[in-house]
Amino acid sequence: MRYVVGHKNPDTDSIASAIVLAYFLDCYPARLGDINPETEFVLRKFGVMEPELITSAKGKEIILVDHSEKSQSFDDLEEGKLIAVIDHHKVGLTTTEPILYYAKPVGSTATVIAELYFKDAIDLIGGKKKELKPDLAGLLLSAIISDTVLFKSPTTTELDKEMAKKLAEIAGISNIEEFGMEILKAKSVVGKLKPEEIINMDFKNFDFNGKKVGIGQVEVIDVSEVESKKDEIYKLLEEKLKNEGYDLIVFLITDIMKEGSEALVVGNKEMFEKAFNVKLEGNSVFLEGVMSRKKQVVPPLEKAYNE
Ligand SMILES: [Mn+2]
Repeated sequence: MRYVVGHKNPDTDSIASAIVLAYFLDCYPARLGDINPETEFVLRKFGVMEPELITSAKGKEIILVDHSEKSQSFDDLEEGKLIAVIDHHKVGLTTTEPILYYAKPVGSTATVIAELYFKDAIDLIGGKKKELKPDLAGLLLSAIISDTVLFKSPTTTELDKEMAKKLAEIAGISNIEEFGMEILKAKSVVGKLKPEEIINMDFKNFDFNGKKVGIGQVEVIDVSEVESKKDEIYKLLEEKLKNEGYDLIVFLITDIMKEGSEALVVGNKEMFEKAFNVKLEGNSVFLEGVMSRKKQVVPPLEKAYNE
């Protein structure tokens, strides 16, 4: 059996890309974890079922979307047969056999898939030429909006905006801004979540020069939603660091309106300060203009670890 699957702690891009790519490749979409409230909202809005939860790659053919880091994938990835990666992140794995690898430095994996579709090139990645239905176009549009934080993130490219427009037409969404705010607000149910749920909503593991580093992120329109939970979040991060062998954990509370992130830092604080050339005020610091983990947080940290 062949599965298309995104990363652990799946976000809307991972889920939407898996569903749409599986449709074109005639195989099964899957997920490696629980659906977050934003994705739940999007799936309900377009009437699409959530993909099957799978936990092992054993005996399966695997197509990865939206990541290529081993630490973000199946624990037993090597037990399966990896046949392709479709992504928009840095290359994070090596393989022993040739695979199909297609990635582009754009705002979302959904953008990559949409471009292939609109250029009538989906067959280049092994897909069948089929029509993109309104519900699936809506999923891809939502994924672009989510990953680019409604085109505010510095990861946003012209291609993201262009694809969003075309997808909105098919999906029958006349006002992208308005629809985008709806999605971002759905993400903002964080106010109702428990601290551990907030931490796990979007948490990714990295291996920097042999050290385990965790970077979590929560995006809010209204910071007061998490303000009262910050102390508890910090305590849980300290426990996580100890229990799961991290060298460093950074948790970003991204303020969409202020266009910056407060970073809560646990563990190797010197490394964090070196990477960002900042001084922590206690356990945290506000990073002006920092909204993208991928583009603005991972690269300086990785660089600092490698120096
Ligand atoms: Mn993505």
